[in-house]
Amino acid sequence: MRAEAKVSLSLSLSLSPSLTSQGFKARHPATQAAPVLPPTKTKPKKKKKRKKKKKETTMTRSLIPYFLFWQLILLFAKPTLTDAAGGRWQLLQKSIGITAMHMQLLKNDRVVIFDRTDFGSSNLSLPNGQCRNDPTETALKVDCTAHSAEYDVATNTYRALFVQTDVWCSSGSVMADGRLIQTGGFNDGERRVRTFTPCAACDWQEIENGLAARRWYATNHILPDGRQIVIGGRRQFNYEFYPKTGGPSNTYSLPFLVQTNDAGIENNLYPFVFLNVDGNLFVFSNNRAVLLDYANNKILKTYPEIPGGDPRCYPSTGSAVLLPMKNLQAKFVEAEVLVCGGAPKGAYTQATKGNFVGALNTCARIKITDPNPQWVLEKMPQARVMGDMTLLPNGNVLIINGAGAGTAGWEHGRNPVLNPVIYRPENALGSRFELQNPTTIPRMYHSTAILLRDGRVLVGGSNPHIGYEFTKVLFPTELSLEAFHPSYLDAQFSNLRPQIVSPASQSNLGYGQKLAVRFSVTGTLAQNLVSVTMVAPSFTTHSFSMNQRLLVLGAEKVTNLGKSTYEVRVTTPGFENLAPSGYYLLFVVHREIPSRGTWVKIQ
Ligand SMILES: [Cu+2]
Repeated sequence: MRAEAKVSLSLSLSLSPSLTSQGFKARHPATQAAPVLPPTKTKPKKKKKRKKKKKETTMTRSLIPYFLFWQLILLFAKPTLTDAAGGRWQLLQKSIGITAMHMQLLKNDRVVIFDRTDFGSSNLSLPNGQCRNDPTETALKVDCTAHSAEYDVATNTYRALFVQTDVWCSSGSVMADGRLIQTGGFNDGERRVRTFTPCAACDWQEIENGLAARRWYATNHILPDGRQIVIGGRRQFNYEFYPKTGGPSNTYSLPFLVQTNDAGIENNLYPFVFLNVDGNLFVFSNNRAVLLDYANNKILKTYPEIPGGDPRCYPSTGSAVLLPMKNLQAKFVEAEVLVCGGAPKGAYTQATKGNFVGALNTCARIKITDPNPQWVLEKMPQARVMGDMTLLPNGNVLIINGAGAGTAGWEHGRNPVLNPVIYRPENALGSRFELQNPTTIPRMYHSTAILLRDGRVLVGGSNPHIGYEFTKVLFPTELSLEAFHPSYLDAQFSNLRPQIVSPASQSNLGYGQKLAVRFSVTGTLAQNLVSVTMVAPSFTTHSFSMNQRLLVLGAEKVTNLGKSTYEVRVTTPGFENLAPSGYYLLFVVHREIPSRGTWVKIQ
């Protein structure tokens, strides 16, 4: 029996039936997908069928009914807004021509999206008959299609972007000036640095040998001094900075990435990196974490292993967030990290043999600023691997996308988890998870989710294949974009929803500055339930949102200015360790219902 069972006793957790009854056997792909979907008439019949099929282990037999099932679902699904309690789904684009493997929202409300140049042709042409002529490319030497696009949220339109080298499984982060700095990739792209400036007609600029080392599956984070750190990547047990620091090699050894490298499997890629309040970095890899003083290349603290010891990083991909940081004026600000999902030990090796082990159904939470930090396990309503965790403006965490079995990697995932879950960090242990309404589109390996300024969550991607595959596969390549509307966007709350009057968009804020935020609410305002939050938009790929950060500025005083207009006074974060300089989305939240965000720059 797995070690997790022991832990579950002390925390009154129980293993899901799927794990205990089926263990390491393959599961029918539809077992997870079906029970949550709207067409109820066909449900009972399907359930019976499914029970019988549970014993089937060959993929060939299970593929056909699975396909029919999805065809039916897609037929009945309206390509518009579907209304129900617990969030709604909206199909924004059936196809943007590429798959949203990496996404970043920029300060002009446009989202930079890209996948990889070695997929072969995409379904989006480069503009003006342009072609990429690259003799080192592994797929197409001459390629007239785009592998990056810019999505304009306001108009729901997109345009092709021209990326010159392979950006496959890369990383990035937005700098203080609002430019996206993207690093690494594969083949000719492995040492590239690419910059993208937010403007109406801007395109990628590339810097050859911008990186000191090859970076593939690395993690980036913005630093308090304005630089960016790039950590790890395949066969890279070190970190570096952008811009480069100089010195002999420009790379700094990080043995922790060797120690957490499972031979032949890895589980140490795309480490979960967060900037702690003391300016050091919390670096989580595999099943444990360290506190890294990157400036002096020193490990300051070793955190305990997550109970059970199961891996949470690529390819046993879970996800993680730095929970909302609050009481920012306190002498000691606390910081907590939440890691959710992943795959049990051995799951990757099993997946390569066609056995799809049930994913982990636990989250682990730790106060990283605690002198004696301990993980606390919590059970999710569903097991999930390759999920995304997105901080919502009201401080809740959306857990979305992913699979119920298998791991990351080509063809290694099964049982799409179609229901998102909202995690309420402020609720008591045992009452934090809230199941949301399902999508109809599986979002497996290489899918993404990011917060938009209007509070929706943009969802895209999913391509578990080595190329674009639209037919005769379990999970076709997804070129679509959807939006998940958390229930705070429901029309019934419109009279409670704040609307920000000031500060104006793109306003500059200082550190530790007194700020009066003006807003209007048409209904009755509960003055004690008003709060201001600030969110740093993330670079999201492979189930991890780099640089994602939410600061609760709270509310020092709320004043009624008349005519349904109010003023809430707050103090901005005191220093760069709490909020590195750059663009944030500022929200007024009233009774958990956020306003639309307004872009502010803290500097
Ligand atoms: Cu990948």
